Amino acid sequence: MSDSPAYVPPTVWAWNKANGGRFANINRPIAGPTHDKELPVGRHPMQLYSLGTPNGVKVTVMLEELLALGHAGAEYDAWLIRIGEGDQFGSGFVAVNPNSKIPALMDRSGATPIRVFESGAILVHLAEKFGAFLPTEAGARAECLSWLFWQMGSAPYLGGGFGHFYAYAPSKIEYAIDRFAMEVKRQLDVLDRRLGESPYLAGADYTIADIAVWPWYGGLVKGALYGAGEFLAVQEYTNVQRWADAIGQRPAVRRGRMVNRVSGEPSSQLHERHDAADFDTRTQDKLSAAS
Ligand SMILES: N[C@@H](CCC(=O)N[C@@H](CS)C(=O)NCC(=O)O)C(=O)O
Repeated sequence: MSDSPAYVPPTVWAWNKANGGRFANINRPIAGPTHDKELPVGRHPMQLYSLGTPNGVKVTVMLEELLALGHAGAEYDAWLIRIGEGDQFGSGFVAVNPNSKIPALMDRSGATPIRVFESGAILVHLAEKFGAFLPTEAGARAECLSWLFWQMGSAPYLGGGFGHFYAYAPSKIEYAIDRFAMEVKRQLDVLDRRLGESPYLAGADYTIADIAVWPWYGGLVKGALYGAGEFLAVQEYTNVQRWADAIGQRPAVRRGRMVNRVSGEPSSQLHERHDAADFDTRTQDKLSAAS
């Protein structure tokens, strides 16, 4: 292993803003709002405040899947939260998610608005509300929730661990990359073995477990995360590849991926979604052509 400069931690950690690397302007060791800013509210029952990252995409895919099933109550406004610019620290956003991370949902369908944060909680809330994508039979429900919570526990090793040290850290630290590459490959093997037994994670049916896991691990095996496809030899996970392709072809998934997306092909970016027609009329290529 290559040598790295010796670092001796001080007795008490102190915040050195210069050490924040790529995320120095938003990361900080304290919670709470940094500025006053109310959130906008649109006309639909569901108000989503988000960004088209893997965690955000889970919710827009779920809402699009529910709409595709005919659940009009899942109509939503998707507002853009630019986390690189610190929108997640506005007072209105913090009131919806005290953890200052996207996605955050306000369910305004009832007399009293309900806030929901953490993507897994949002998926369960919507699944229970509409009776979809969460099996009711005890065994299948347990399997679905087990894989859903597997994603919540596992993805931080992929994103915050592997992705951070492989793609974003100011220097390449062999120990850190090695540690997290090993864990991510173990996770991919867990998924590959499971998907060798059944078409979807919870069994025969597509559920919120797949909706949660696909944006992270489906993206990873398709080479869309951290430019790490070759490094992690993702083509070896053939069952995950088959599953990722099948989910990626779903029309609702294709739409959900576009919402709140701010990078990639302009035709794939729908910065805000307030109407089903927006997919045809308000993608960035169309807005640029019109202006
Ligand atoms: N466990 C959370 C993770 C959410 C999360 O990490 N969101 C990121 C974007 S993918 C974020 O908002 N980061 C902003 C920040 O850390 O300040 C969930 O599943 O909702």
